[in-house]
Amino acid sequence: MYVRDTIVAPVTPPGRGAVAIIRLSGPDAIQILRTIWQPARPGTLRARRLYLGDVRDPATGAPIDRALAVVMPGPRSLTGEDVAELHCHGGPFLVRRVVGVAAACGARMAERGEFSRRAFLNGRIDLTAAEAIADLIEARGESALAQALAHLNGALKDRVGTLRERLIAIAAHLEAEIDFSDEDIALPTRADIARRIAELRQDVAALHQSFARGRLMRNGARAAIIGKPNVGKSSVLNLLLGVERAIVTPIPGTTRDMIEDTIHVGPYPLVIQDTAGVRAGTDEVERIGIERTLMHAGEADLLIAVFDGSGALEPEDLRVVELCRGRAGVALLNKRDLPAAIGVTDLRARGLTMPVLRTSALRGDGFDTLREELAAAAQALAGDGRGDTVAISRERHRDALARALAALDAAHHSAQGAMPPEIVAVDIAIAADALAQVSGQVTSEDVLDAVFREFCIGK
Ligand SMILES: Nc1nc2c(ncn2[C@@H]2O[C@H](COP(=O)(O)OP(=O)(O)OP(=O)(O)O)[C@@H](O)[C@H]2O)c(=O)[nH]1
Ligand SMILES: [Mg+2]
Repeated sequence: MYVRDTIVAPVTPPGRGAVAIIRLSGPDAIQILRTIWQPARPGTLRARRLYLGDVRDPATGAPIDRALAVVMPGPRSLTGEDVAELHCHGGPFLVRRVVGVAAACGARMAERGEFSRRAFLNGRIDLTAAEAIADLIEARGESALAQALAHLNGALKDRVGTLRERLIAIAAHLEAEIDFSDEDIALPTRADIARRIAELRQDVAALHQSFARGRLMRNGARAAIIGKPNVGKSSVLNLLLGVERAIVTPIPGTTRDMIEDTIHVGPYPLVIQDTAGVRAGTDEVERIGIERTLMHAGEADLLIAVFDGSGALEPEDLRVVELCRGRAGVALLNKRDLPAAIGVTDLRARGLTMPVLRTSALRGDGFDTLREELAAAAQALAGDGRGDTVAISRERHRDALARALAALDAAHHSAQGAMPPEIVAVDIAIAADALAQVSGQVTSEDVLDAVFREFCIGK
């Protein structure tokens, strides 16, 4: 439950740094600040200005730090409440001490995401903006940053808001039909209503389908390097990363544990995973490694299938071809610096459909093309609408839109079937409610708990 008490927390990460910021929010925020901090020059504190002063323990008068302070009275503040901040020196002991004296004056330690939650509850931000703040902090690449910023600025809220307004307009026409059905005024025909519902459904479906693209922008794509032992998988990983991340030896079965790291090709981060070579496991550790390979291969968005071009195809290679069936990615005929024993046609004859590149992980040949292929494959995963930064990226959004779609289907069906307007109106209301859940106009404590749990303390 939301209690209007005063909360306190460090908003900068724990550890040593030049500055640590401690934030207070709530009815007593400013009074608590004035109790534990006195300005170097006495006088009133103007809003949103920094003042230099001293932090002291009010119980003993002992000095704690020399710090800057700022007050931001509500409702025009981050949380909508009175907010006060101390910009102290960034020492962990010091920070604990300052938070401790604030607590002794009646402030309560903030929970994860509690500042943002208050901002939401006080109408300062909607739920998509709150989520965007979390995404902004987590962003690992350009696309994630662009998406988070767009959503922070209300792009997703507006997109959903427009859809909802169109729904409400349809609902208004249905209401008119209910209220004035006996009177002789021009109302949209039932076919009209059905057509408008169908159009709206299409736009809601497009947003629902943007989930894959949104996830890609937020989390990047996963590419698993697979192949039989000793074909050069770890060498490929190291070359793509530009560092010797994985151990490379001439001994088949070198890699047992999955190793992953992120590269940037095109706008999306690409998490590359090196895996244990696929073969009939010789020992327990390797067997487990291979099981994991199969699991990671199954979960990856893209596969990089490596074959040794200097040797004949073996049953393990055919197993790899099998794993590639119907999957996106790229195949490598590696070790092209050695005399070729097989060519692209041999792989095609076994049913491999992915693009095939001839590479040498020893010399780096073909790797520029590989990066281009990977960028193109990641782009293709984004589907239609690439470049549009409005895309849903959370299951919460997807589920709400799915509920809206189901209700629109029902409404369309009723409208076409000449059902009474009341029946159509019920489903339209359900759809509008589902859309309102995206931005949090309609929400529950459980949903809020789930959203704000993602946040760190002090956010
Ligand atoms: N000549 C040549 N040797 C290569 C090439 N790529 C990798 N190798 C060598 O092949 C051996 C195996 O390379 P790795 O990268 O460890 O192969 P892997 O597929 O990860 O092997 P496992 O982890 O055992 O499954 C090493 O001796 C590499 O130096 C290549 O393009 N040309
Ligand atoms: Mg390896």
